[in-house]
Amino acid sequence: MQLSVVTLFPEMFSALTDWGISGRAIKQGIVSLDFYNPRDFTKDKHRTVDDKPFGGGPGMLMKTEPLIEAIRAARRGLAGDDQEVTVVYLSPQGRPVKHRDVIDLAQRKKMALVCGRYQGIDNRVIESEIDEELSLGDFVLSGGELAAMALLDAMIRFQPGALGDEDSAQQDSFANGLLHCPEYTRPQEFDGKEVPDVLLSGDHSAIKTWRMKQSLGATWLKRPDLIDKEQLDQEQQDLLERFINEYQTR
Ligand code: 9WO
Repeated sequence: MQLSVVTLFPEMFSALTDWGISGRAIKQGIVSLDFYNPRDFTKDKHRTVDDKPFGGGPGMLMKTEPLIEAIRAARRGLAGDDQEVTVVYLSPQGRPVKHRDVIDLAQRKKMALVCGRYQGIDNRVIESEIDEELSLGDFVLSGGELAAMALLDAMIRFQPGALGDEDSAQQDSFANGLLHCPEYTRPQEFDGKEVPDVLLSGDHSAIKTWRMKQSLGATWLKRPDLIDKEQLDQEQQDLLERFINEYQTR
């Protein structure tokens, strides 16, 4: 996958390029990550990248011409063969990103992420240059970079070969639409609390059933909005019913 980022702060992305799974995927050439800094597309002596909003008020917007030039350069840099380029803008006004969206976005071959700063960007830039405006949640950051990095990390994990164990992205939380079950590691007793017996039993079938039940239960308790009874098979419905009964008679 070829990725480009339009940002005034490309150095921030060293968190992705220098560390962990994303760093390894870039080093291995599984993904490429290029940067386009609007400041490099300014023409004035002071290399101005902000501008005043029409209508007045405090705060600034990103200056339009350098931003447009940087976005178009990112598009050109990605273009070539006939694979489509998707240009994404991260903002609190965007469509909320779900697990499904990450999978869909991760399938695209070429993507540019536009990071806003200040109070954002001219609406006509959104209309003319942005294919998808996306949000990671109902909060405001100081800029789009941290949101772009989070989305990039999530997409890179789905690139073939990015994870050591090919299956682990599939086994992640949300892969089956449910929250992950509770997990335990050593020591077997910690703070007077024991690891659930079944996990020490060696009975793989019982462990699998326990994990599914806990997964259903955790989702029911913490994210009831994710539970769609129609989507559960008969065994899952029975396991959830048992979890709820045990929870309510505890
Ligand atoms: C800044 C500001 C300052 C004073 C008064 C109002 C203000 N609004 C903003 C603002 O919304 N700035 C945004 C910063 C502009 C677009 C990039 N920024 C951003 C992206 N903040 N939060 C996100 C974001 C992106 C994706 N998911 C969650 C949040």
